[in-house]
Amino acid sequence: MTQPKSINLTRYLVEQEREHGAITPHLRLLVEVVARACKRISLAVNKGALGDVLGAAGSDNVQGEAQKKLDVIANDVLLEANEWGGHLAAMASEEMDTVHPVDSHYPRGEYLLLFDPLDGSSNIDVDVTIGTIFSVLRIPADAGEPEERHFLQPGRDQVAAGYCVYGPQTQLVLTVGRGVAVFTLDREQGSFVLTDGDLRIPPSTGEFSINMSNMRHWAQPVRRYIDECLQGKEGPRGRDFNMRWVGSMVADVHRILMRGGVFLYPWDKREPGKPGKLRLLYEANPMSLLVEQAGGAAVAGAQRILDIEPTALHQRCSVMLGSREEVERLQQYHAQSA
Ligand code: P6P
Repeated sequence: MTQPKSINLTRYLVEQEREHGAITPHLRLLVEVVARACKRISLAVNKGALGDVLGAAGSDNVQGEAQKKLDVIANDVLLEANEWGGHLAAMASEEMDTVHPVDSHYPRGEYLLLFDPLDGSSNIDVDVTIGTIFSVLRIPADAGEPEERHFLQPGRDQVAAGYCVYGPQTQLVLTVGRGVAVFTLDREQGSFVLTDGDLRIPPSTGEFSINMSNMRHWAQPVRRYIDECLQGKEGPRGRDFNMRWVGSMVADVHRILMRGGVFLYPWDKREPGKPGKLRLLYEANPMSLLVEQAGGAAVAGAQRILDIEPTALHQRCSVMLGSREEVERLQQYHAQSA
């Protein structure tokens, strides 16, 4: 049998369903619908100043952050795309205060979809890489009308997670619990083509990713880790380190998935009452599942992120993830200082 020149997303998902029983028909439909929505978002992002997509939307999100026009466009595209398929019970988004049950006009399915429709919004107007992050949970069987409490599940219970990164290429990175697959958008045929069927993060790295301007606010274990990296070959690590910070989690995490590294957005004393800046349910959890499925690790200080029991839809957490050896070192430094 001649091997196909390329496997697209649909064939990959059919094989995951048929050969591995890894997904259900509804989950296959969900991923395909989200991927199609990401293609539409990518087109809007690529329009830039040529379309009415840049600048502020004139509204704030639940985080009190000014929304960009593309935040709202991306959110609306994902809501519309997922409303009618019968695969979802409800959705939740960084851009919406409360959960969004699927309109009772349509059949409801067994899944919950959470997303940050356009992560890295501060980069939109300066043409720096941004992306869409999504997470999939099952709604409890006896749930009835979908409510916020149904979304409050630990990240280890996700049935799928992924992101679409809008950079020099548009790439979809996905896990359905059997490793990580990478698809690159072929705009000529209009489909995501499999370009890596089993992405693995290198266990060690010489590259860290953190916003250094916050250094004076960090807790001691993070200070220690970064100071040791900065001491380079002459210091306790015995090697030099490089640093990258895009300011868009999708871009930084994608680089780490592709070539290794460690990403940190830790707690700091600027807002001591908040555990961190990034959101647990639709940023940290999906990225942590992808990183672990690729052989890396993801912690909030000493605790595994995927074990955090959520108490609120938009709660935040400290994030340290990437190459396993570096994350385990950070986890150890936090455990020692506890
Ligand atoms: P800072 C984007 O706004 C975001 O939520 C993440 O994508 C990114 O990693 C982080 O904030 C950047 O935060 O404080 O460096 O601007």
